Amino acid sequence: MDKVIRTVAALGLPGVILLIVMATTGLTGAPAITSALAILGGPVGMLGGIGALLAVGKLGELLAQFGIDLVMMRIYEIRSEKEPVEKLCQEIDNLPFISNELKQKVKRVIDKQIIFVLTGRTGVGKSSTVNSLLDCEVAKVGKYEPTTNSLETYEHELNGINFIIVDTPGLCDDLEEAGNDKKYLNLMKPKIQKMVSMWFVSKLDDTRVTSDEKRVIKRLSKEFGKKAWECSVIVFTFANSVPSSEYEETLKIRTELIRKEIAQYVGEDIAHQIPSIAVDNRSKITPDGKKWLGEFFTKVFVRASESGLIAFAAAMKDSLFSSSGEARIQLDENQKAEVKKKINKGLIGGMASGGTVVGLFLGPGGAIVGGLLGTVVGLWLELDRRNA
Ligand SMILES: Nc1nc2c(ncn2[C@@H]2O[C@H](COP(=O)(O)OP(=O)(O)OP(=O)(O)O)[C@@H](O)[C@H]2O)c(=O)[nH]1
Ligand SMILES: [Mg+2]
Repeated sequence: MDKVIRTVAALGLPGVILLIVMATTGLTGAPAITSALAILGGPVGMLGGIGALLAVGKLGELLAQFGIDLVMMRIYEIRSEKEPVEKLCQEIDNLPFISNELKQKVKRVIDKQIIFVLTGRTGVGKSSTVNSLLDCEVAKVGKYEPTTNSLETYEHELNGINFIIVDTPGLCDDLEEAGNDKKYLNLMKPKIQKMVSMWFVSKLDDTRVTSDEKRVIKRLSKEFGKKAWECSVIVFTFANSVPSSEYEETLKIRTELIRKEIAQYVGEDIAHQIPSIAVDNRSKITPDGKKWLGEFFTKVFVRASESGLIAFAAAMKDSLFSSSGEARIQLDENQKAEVKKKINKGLIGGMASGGTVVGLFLGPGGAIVGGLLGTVVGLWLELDRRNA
């Protein structure tokens, strides 16, 4: 199937219009081409040639099998190998007859950048936690001195995906100067709009929500509303600093306290959906004896905004599955099911038959090779296989 899609992709915009015409009118063959040309207002040469006519027949089959969403996503993914992403995004915005939702979805496949926002006081282990998730020194870890004292961003490439980590300790320090917070919030604004995940990081062994934590919750909520918390996770670090006999209780109470603080500004509903997770960056296990990395990844992934989901999944694939030996991040059956559900939603918008459609992508006669889609579909199939 990839060969057919490549033929259509090579036609550029006219190929996409042809696809839309076929999907929305049900036309096929020469009438579909004529109709697409009428929309394009261009010369016959644009879609001329036997190639287009042949492609139209096959394209009809693909549309029937996979639906316009997946076919369109793959066409743009292929085009993004050669054409500038910005130009393609503009083109997508101007496409006729298709929903905004589909436009967003298609843009996600070609955007190979994801933003993580970290908030929390100095020294709580923000940098260490990012490093644990991505398994490398993305962000500098400091033992004594605050190592991050402005809005700092780190970039890190993993499997062709560019992670942008935005570190914001300045907002959470008691070194408040007049106007400082406002400065931070302005710097953060564009990042918040595009973030895939936000972590509110706090030490599990702290006994209360500190005044600067309260302040950051208030500022973020007032400035960005529920958007600030939509893809957030509460991350408790230093889990092993709490005795195992008190672990479950401490985690529960600390979570409730932070949610309560957030609820004041954005309501109970939103606050109570924010999951919490305890980690310890100096150990693979938490006081309950469980490995924490799989659960941490799952919670972050399930909460991640759909805008960066495909890129995030593609970047993590090698950590989740290894063809030889143990994967770095091990998921249990429940975690796999959750990750799978989220991928379905991101790829095909939660259609009931999602699994089947994704499965078909790599099924007999229809391999998608390469690209983010191919990687994510591969991941999906791996998750499925181990579930079987
Ligand atoms: N025991 C333990 N130590 C941790 C944990 N997370 C971080 N650390 C240590 O705490 C210190 C600070 O960690 P960082 O990751 O630099 O903290 P940060 O929040 O990024 O700090 P700033 O960038 O300065 O704001 C380092 O010495 C880490 O090794 C943890 O979960 N458990
Ligand atoms: Mg740091």
